[in-house]
Amino acid sequence: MAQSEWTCSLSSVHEWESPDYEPSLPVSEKSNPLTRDIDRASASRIVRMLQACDAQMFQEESGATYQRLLSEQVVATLMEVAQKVEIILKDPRDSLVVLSGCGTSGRLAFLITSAFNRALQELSQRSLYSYIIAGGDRALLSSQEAPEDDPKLGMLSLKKVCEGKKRVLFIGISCGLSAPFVAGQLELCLQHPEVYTPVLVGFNPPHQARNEPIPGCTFTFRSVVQRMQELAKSHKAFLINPAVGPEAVSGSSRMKGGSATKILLEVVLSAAHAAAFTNTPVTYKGILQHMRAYEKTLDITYAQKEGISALLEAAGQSLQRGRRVCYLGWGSLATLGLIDASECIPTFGADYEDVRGFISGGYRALNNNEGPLGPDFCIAHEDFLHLVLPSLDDRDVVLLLYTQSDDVSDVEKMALRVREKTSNLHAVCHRVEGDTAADDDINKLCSSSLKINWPPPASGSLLHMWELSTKLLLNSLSTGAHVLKGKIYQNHMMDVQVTNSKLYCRATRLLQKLSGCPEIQCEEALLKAVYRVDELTVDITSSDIITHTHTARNRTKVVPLALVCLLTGCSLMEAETHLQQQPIVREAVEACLA
Ligand code: S6P
Repeated sequence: MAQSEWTCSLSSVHEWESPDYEPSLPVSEKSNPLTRDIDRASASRIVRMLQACDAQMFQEESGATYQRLLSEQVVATLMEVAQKVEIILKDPRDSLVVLSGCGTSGRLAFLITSAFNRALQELSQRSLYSYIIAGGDRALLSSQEAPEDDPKLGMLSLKKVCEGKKRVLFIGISCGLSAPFVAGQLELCLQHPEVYTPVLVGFNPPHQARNEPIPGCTFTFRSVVQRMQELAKSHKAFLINPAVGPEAVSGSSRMKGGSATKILLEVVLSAAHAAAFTNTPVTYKGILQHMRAYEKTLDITYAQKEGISALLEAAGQSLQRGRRVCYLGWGSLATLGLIDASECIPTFGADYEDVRGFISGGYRALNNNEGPLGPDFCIAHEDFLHLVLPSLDDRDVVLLLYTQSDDVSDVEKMALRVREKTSNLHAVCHRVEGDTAADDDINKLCSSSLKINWPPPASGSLLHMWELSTKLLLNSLSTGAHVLKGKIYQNHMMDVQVTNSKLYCRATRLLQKLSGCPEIQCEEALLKAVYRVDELTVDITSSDIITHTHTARNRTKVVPLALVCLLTGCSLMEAETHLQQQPIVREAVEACLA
């Protein structure tokens, strides 16, 4: 790297921490200075940018403003929560540990509870962990953004899961400290301290928690956080909220937010299990060492920069041609494929078919609460073979995701079937250093294979590291491919779906930033695009955000349309024609700005 580029990147690494940098926005919504021009970057530069963004997760505290992942206070709180879990593990009668969240946060709640219930099962202990995801299990595989706004639904679902329990450790995850669904659940915990101990995981400082009124409630997310801060002094509530820096695509908390959630909660639960079952007490040093092992996972993963760039390039080409990317996975890596694919819909306005995940063993392997979710959610490899494979050709990318512990002969069988239709077959395989897995035949069938060799970790489980590595890789791949498709403007997702209040506010802000028009005018333009009218009626202006976001569910290109109208003063119909002529949103916007 040239000296000037290095100096510049060093300063932009910390730029977001300055109090003057986008001061009205919480960290989770700020735009990352490192990715300002990600929309013009090549595949390999995109990967380098994502690596630099991810590395921000582990940066040390540099001032009083933000706690970081490795800050003393954060590690101390992790210890305390681990000890709470340890107590429950040692005497699990009438007790439960619940992890809950919306969107990605709920999906990670599912992934983590599944892994630790499996660990209990292996020790012949009964399950102790439950997950809640706003919108139910369909939200594991698809975008269900509206329930995020419903605090009552959050409370009800928590009550239901905890029926008959006398002691509940509730871990609410909201990366932006913003989801009303989670605020409602924390409120319920605060109302019933005799049963519930609340823990909040998120990535903003408390004063940046969302403070907008929640319809029908007397509390806001921030007021709940403030009460928790008070209780935290007497160790009756816990806040785990280090800053991990702005996301590479602004607000896309599925990326660092999701990764950091996985790291923090796995560290806590692993420490608790070790304390309860192998007599290894929870220590500061142990927690820190475990976190460092995750940091190493980032290094090991991004050491494969070239391979990741090649994958990203291939996936980008497929999407640009209107073709598809399919992840075929085994074990929990497949779950990460399902999760990554489902997130492309709300994040990039992608079609359900654009990026899809499939898991060996289908719902039996996924082992979700509600079991099979019907014909709209076909996830087994057999479904792939029947429904997808026949229409594939060389323009479609298929990516195999497996580890040395999976059934390699089954992987090979799938590879052979896929090769009958497309040569655009790739593989990612995790294995322990020195292992000589018999997968040479698979390599021969693939146009690229990423073999990641892992030294035994200093701390923690190798599978957890493989999962994080796969998450980083897939997030890079799907984000990068959509960037190459022209879905991102600077580092903002232009075509954001306006399906809940957080996204509605984000969309209005984005219009302000790009058009320079006042907020009120931007919100009007947004509403016109949502309702597809050139003049707003009283009916529309007197409706609440819930009605607006409900209407927006069936709309596409809402923000791009509103922006074209704002910039050119044209009618909606003219804006629609303009966008039809220039379907690459980034280029359409640039043409208007020019
Ligand atoms: C973000 C993802 C969203 C969020 C969800 C919850 O990339 O698309 O679905 O996970 O909005 O956000 P939070 O801040 O409450 O964790």
